[in-house]
Amino acid sequence: MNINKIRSLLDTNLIGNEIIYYEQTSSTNDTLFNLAKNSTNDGTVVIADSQTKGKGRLGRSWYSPKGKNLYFSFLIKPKITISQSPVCTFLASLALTKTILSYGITADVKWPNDILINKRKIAGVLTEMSSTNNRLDFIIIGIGINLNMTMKDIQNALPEVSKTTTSLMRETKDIVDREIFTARIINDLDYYYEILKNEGLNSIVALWTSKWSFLNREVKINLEGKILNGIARKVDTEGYFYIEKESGDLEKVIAGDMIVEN
Ligand code: BT5
Repeated sequence: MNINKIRSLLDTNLIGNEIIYYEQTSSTNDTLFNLAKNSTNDGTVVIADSQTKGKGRLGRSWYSPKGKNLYFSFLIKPKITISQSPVCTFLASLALTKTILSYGITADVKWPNDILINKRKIAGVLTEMSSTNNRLDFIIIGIGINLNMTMKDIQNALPEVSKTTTSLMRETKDIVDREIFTARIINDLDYYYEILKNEGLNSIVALWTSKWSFLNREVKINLEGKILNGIARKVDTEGYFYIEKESGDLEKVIAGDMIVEN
């Protein structure tokens, strides 16, 4: 990727002030985490053309072939508590929906970390943090988005989820310029980071909720194999999801996967 082209298209206060590029790395989250141990500036971005150990949540992997998609991570030091760090996933999801909208496509956010187009996953976010003595040092947010994978690529690499996976090229029917997409998403991340700094977590949660088409709808959540049915009622400033059960009680969920039926 041409990083100078990306730099020339940036219009940000913080995110992307420093960009480090690798043709290949294990995982941009891990690479940035290691760099951050020896001090890394707020807003630093690590981009890789391919990853050998791209990570999803809960020990899952993220398929990261070269020359096709976008895999990157960025570091921020927001003034929030450890327990509020999951809200950074919402911030990244908001930026993704804004960037995707610039291609004329409305994307959906799915709790906790997916971006969907017509019920198919196009991107995922992985937020990790470092803390000392119960204080947050920094947060690393990793984003993987399928840009130019063809349906054939998806079927070959991800057969078990190919019916629920998509790429931006599949949706727009056009090859996506990866540098332009990357600059737009960094600009949009910076935009929402300013909102977090100036208005606080409640604004991010409210904006995320406004994009959440599952709100007040019947949903199914997989909690380590146990299926919970109910109505999606809200998310809070610690990233918890509240599902209203048949009994009328609200159950608070932190880690799980919402099941989307096509
Ligand atoms: C995620 O996990 O969706 C978070 C993915 C974050 C990846 C980025 S890439 C840059 C940065 N560096 C990293 O190492 N990670 C981050 P999760 O919700 O657990 O979803 C993972 C599941 O999505 C997998 O089990 C597959 O079913 C599916 N999956 C894997 N690769 C995919 C891909 N390329 N596109 C769509 N789905 C994929």
